[in-house]
Amino acid sequence: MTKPPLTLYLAAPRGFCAGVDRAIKIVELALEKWGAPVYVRHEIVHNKFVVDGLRDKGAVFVEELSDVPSDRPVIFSAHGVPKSVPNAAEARNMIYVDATCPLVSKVHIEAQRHAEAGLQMIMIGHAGHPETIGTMGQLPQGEVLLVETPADVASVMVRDPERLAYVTQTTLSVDDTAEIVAALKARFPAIIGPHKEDICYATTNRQEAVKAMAPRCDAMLVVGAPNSSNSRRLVEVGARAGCAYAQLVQRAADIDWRALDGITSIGITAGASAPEVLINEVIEAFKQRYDVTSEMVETAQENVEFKVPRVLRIPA
Ligand code: 10G
Ligand code: SF4
Repeated sequence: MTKPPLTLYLAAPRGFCAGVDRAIKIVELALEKWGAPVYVRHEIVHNKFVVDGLRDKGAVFVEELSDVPSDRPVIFSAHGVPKSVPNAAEARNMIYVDATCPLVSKVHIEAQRHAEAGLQMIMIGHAGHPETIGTMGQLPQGEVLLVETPADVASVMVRDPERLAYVTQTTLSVDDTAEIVAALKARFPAIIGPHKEDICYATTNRQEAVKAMAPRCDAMLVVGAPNSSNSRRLVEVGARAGCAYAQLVQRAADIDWRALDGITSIGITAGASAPEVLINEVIEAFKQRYDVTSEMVETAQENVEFKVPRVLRIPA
């Protein structure tokens, strides 16, 4: 039987960012240095396949530091942690390695710097997300106000409208955030923001590539996990940029083939925590059913790399 033709657009950049790469490397090097078990507080990155792979090598994933025995090393996930977490680890004399992405740590420092200068902080982010909890947790409870929407900006109660600053989560929708920032600036003209926004290069680049790809394809799949914020943003960006069907899939088995019936083009991308092996698995699944012609939609090139902490650069 002849296969139907399909143009497969592949977004670039897609998949792993430098912060994810570094965080996974940190767990692998920690296992080499200290042996199993090495504990990881929260999923090192939001991807079940990555987490399962590291668990097989001896990593133990827990949600709270209190679940880690004091005599085993613990890694903090790439999303960052409130200050209370390393403080508690130090109080218990634990070995800990912070895998917080340096671009998230930069936001933590920003928030602290503004607070020290006497400004009240507003964070643009998603309630309950570990990065938001981590960034807000750089300052005492109640010090950072969270806004998620322009409507929140309209109702937020501040101490002094003349002495405000804002930071953002790094994985937000660039366009939605611009609207929230505009609302903040309209209500509080004196508010101070980051020199360049806190949304990171990887988030920005992946969303740009989706915007270029989405109007060209009948359907679009984002490889990523349901708890991966940046991956979910890519689905939204794709739908808004004109793709009639945009869906998140964890791997090939999740593809709803019936929903794709009749398509002649498909766009594929992946969130910053999705490994290339899963993207390839999805591409292969299309190749089995269609006569695929591939085309890359490349809107940027990336060459960012972050070093692992010094303690893991020294052999055991
Ligand atoms: O997109 P989120 O923040 O949910 O995380 P992820 O693990 O899916 O992707 C990597 C991004 C981070 C570590 C947050 S800076
Ligand atoms: Fe770092 Fe951006 Fe990746 Fe988050 S998404 S880990 S901030 S590079």
